[in-house]
Amino acid sequence: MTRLRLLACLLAGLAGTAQAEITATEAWARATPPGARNGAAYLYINNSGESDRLESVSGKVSERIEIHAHIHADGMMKMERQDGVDVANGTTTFEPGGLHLMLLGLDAPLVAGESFQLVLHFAQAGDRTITVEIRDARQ
Ligand SMILES: [Cu+2]
Repeated sequence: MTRLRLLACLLAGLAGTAQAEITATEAWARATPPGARNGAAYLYINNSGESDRLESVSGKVSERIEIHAHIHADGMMKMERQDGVDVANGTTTFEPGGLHLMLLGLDAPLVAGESFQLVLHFAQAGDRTITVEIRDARQ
């Protein structure tokens, strides 16, 4: 009995370390004015396991969703599309002026107080469906 229980513990431990533990928190998007074609969403990705990679994002809120970073080039801030983002153990921050999810070709304006869903596709951890809250643009 004791030996069996020990084996079970070992297996549980192995399974725990082999799997990337990823959660996304505080996902939000800026409310957009009527007629705006594009929006942006921000969040924290918390990884308590091994390094993983956010490969893409999908959702019904817009025609396309891209992962963007802001880079400084020739004294200007530009947005640059990323093929994916490495998410090391710890927190990866998507925030205004930094990494963000670009919502291209919005179906409708993003209205403060409403929310929508996105699916994050990770290389190791698989898919995570998240709820994105829409906040007033001035916040
Ligand atoms: Cu962008």
